[in-house]
This record gives sequence, structure tokens and C-alpha cells, in this order.
Amino acid sequence: MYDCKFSSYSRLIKKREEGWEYTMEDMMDIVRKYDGQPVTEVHIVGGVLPQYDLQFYAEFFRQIKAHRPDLHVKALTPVEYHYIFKKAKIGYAEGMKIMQEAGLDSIPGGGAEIFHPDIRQQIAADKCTGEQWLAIHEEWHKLGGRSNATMLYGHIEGYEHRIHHLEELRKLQDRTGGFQTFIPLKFRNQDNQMSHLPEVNVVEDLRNYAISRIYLDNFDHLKAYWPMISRNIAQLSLAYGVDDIDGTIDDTTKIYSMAGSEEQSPAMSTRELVQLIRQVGRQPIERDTLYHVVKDYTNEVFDAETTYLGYVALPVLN
Ligand code: V47
Repeated sequence: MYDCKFSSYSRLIKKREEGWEYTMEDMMDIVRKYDGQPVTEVHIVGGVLPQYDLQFYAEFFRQIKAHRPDLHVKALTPVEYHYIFKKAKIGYAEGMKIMQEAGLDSIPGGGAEIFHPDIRQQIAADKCTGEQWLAIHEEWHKLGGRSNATMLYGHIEGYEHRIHHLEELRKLQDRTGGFQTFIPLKFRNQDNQMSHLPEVNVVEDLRNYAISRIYLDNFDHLKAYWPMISRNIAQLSLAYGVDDIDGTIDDTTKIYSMAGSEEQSPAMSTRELVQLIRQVGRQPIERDTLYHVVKDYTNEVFDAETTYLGYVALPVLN
């Protein structure tokens, strides 16, 4: 495993017993746990481990698709792809094609952190470079694939580094149009190697959403990931350019609960999510991963006795 300065859940190989190391069977058990439930997407967060190679991930995607063909596989980031393609001695275009044929449906936004080398060197030196991150997304877009983009902000970067990051994303989006949503990720400082840094305040968070919305006018969506920022701030962000607060979620990775988020067991019912959106006068629309409308909840009447489970995503379409 690479060293990660800001992650509260990553562990080096020498401390592997403190981390997560799942076998293919363990991971398939997690997928099977949701059989019969209205789950639309599995978001697979990886990690760089020598035993997880190209064949391993391709086989994993194939097994998920064989088990549940309609489940959208949103998996891994350029950090893992760069590593496994290099080990397999193949280029990005060939590698992404193999992943697509194995069942990969889209790439999540992770691993972007801050592209500018002055900052990336200090917080994510082991990870692929900003150029490599962008190049892998570009190859994926050329294959017709869609992906998301993130930016980890509020640590040692300056505003100029954030703007550089947005500019790089904007330029790639102008070339390919393959990004769906931009997700600013606020640095949380609990139990990681950057815990000495204070977290930025909520005004900064909201300003960052507003600037991102204006700068990335070629992105269709701006997402506030509520398990990271808390459900109340996510609700507020809907007045600052955000149109997507993600879904009901079941954060088995604990990326944010371990990093100090207010949300300790991130899962909301559909009813809670709908209420959150309605309270601020917005329209709750369930979407799938590719932003097709699944259901309009504007006039939905919820029965207090009913338990609403599921991993639906409810963006607000303005
Ligand atoms: O790349 C890790 C971030 C990312 C911390 O595509 C942290 O829909 C804040 O990308 N404080 C992975 N952030 C998660 C990710 C993501 C999440 C939700 C939805 C989507 C999507 C993508 O989490 C990493 C890193 O930037 N992260 N540690 C931390 N302490």
C-alpha cells in the first residue's frame, strides 16, 4: 500500500493487520449482502496492493456482472489503474479497454487530490501525477465512458492551486465531455498524518462550491457528498450551486467517519433524504449513476410505517 498523508484509513503493508484486505470472496459477499434490495450502484474503493493486479480486478468485475448484471460498477481510481497497468506493461488505452470489457461502468472521482505538483509532492507523493490522473480519465472518455472528478481542498494548498486544478478539469472536459459531476472534498483532520492542520470553516466550504459551480460551467453537476460534509451543510450547499447530494449510502469503507466527519454511520433513508431536499424548497429527483431520472419524489407521500431502504441518489434538478 502506498503511503497516504491525509487518509485516516490507509495502512502501509507492514501494518496490514490494522487495515482492510479483502479476498475476492469477501468482496463478493459484500455485493451478495444486498441481493433483493433496490441497490443501483456499487462504488469500489481500491488501494495499492501488489497481489491485486489487472487480472484480479477484471475477474472481480466479471463476477459482479455475472451475479447481478444491472448493478452499476463504479470502481477504482487512476491511482490503482496506473499501478496495475504499469505492472501489466500495457498502456492506459489498452488497460481501460480491458476494464470496460470486464464490466467497469464508470470511474469515481477519487485520487485527484490537488493536481499541482508543488502540493501533490507534499501530500500524495506516491500516487500517480496529476497529468497521469487526467490522461487515464481521457482514455476512458474516449471509450465512451463517464467519470467523476474530485478536489481535496482545505489543507496546505492555496487558492492558486485550486484554480489550477479546476482549469485542468475544465480543459479536459472541453475536449471530451466525459465528466458528469465535480465533487469538492473537504479535508477532514482526524487520525491522519496531517492532523496538525486545522479544517476550513463552513463559509469557505460554501464559497468553494459557488466558485466551482461558476468555473466549471461545462460540468452538468456539482455534488456535495453528505457523509463527508454532514447532512446539514449538504442541505445548505443547495443554495450555493450544488444540485446533487448523493444517495442514501452505506459507507462500508468508513473513509469519512474515520477522518472526523460528523456522520459516524453514514446511511439515510430515502424519506430523510427527500425531506432534507424539500425543506429548502428543492425538488427531490432520484437518479441513477449516469443521471437518468429514476423517480420524481416531489409529490411522494411517505407512510410513517414503511422502511425505505436503498442506495438511491436524489439530486435536485433546478
Ligand atoms: O481521493 C481521503 C478523499 C477520496 C480524506 O465519484 C479525504 O461519486 C477528506 O473520491 N478528508 C476518495 N477527504 C473518495 C472519492 C469519492 C467519494 C464519494 C463519491 C465519489 C464519486 C468519489 O477521498 C480520496 C481523497 O481525496 N479523502 N481522506 C480526508 N481525511
